[in-house]
Amino acid sequence: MTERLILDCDPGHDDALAMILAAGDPRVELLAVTTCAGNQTLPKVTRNALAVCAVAGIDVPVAAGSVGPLVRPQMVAPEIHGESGLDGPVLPEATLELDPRHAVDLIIDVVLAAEPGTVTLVPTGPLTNIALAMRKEPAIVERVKRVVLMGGSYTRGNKTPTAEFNIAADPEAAQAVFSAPWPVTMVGLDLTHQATADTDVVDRIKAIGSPLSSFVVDVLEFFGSTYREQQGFDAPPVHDLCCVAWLGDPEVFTTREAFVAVELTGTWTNGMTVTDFSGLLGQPVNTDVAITLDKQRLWDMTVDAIAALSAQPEVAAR
Ligand code: PIR
Ligand code: CA
Repeated sequence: MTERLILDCDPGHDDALAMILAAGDPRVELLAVTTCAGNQTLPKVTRNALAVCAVAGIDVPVAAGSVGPLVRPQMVAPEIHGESGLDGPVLPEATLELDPRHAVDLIIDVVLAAEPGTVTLVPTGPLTNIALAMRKEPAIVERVKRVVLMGGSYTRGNKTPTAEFNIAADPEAAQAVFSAPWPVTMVGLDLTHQATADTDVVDRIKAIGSPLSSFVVDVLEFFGSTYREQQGFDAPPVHDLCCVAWLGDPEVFTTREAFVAVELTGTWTNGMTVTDFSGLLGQPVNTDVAITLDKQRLWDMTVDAIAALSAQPEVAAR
C-alpha cells in the first residue's frame, strides 16, 4: 500500500528535497503540491515549486495558496534561503502550468475525491493553508488520514529561543491544526536537527551524475553555507525531508505521544509548541512527537529516490 500525500510547502531548500523524495520514493504517492508564503513570499515559493517540478520531472497539480499568516505580520527567512527562497541552483523555467484553484480548494478537492482515511497532509511551511482548508470544509478533518507536519520543537526554537519558524510564522493556524481531532505527527527541530546532509551524503548524491543530482548538490551547498554562517552548523539539517521519509518508512524515526499546544499569548514565548509528555497539564494526548532519527535510512532512501528520478528519460535529458 502506498502512502498518498499532499505536500503543502514553501520551497525552500529542504522543501525542495521533500518534493523530490515524495516524487521518487515508490512507497509514497504525491497527489498535489500546494504553496504557502513562508521562507519567502508566495510568488517566489510558488515559482520555486514549479522549478523543482521541472528539474525532477514531477507532474502533479500545483496550486498557490495563502499570501501571509492569519493574524500576524508576515515573516520570511532570506538569511537562510536567500532572496529567491531557493538561492544556489540555477532555477529552470516552469514546465507545468499552475493549477487555477487556490491551494485551499485543491486540498479540499483532493481529500474529498479520495476514499476516506487514505490521504495524508504533509505541511512543511506555516500552517495557514491547512487551517483555512479546515475552516472552509470541516469535513476534511475526519477524512484525512493524518497530518505529518514539520514544525515546532520540544526543546528549543530557531526563530526565537522557544519557537520554530513554521509555527512562529502563523501560530494561530498552527494551534487550529494541533487542536483539531485528526492524528497529528509533529516533526520538530529536535528530530530534524539530526537530519544533516554531511559531506559523505553530498558525495553520494554527486556520484549519481545527473542534472537532477547536480541541482540537489547545489541546493545542499547553498543551504550548508547559510547554516554554517548563520547557525554555526557543520552541515545543513534537511528538516522537511524527514516528514516524507517517515511516510515511506515509519522506521525512519521513533515517536512519543504528547499533548501539544501553541503559545499564543506569551511575552517571550509566542509560537512555542508546549509539549507535555507526562500529562502534567491534564490534557488528552493530541500528537505523536518525532524523537530519534535513523539517519542512514533517511539518506539511503533519499539517494535512491534521486537516482530513480534521474533515470526517467525526461529528467535525464535536462
Ligand atoms: C529553516 C526554515 C526557516 C528558517 C530557518 N532558520 C531554517 C524553514 C524550513 O523550510 C523548514 O520547513 C522550517 N522552516 C524549519 O524551521
Ligand atoms: Ca519549509
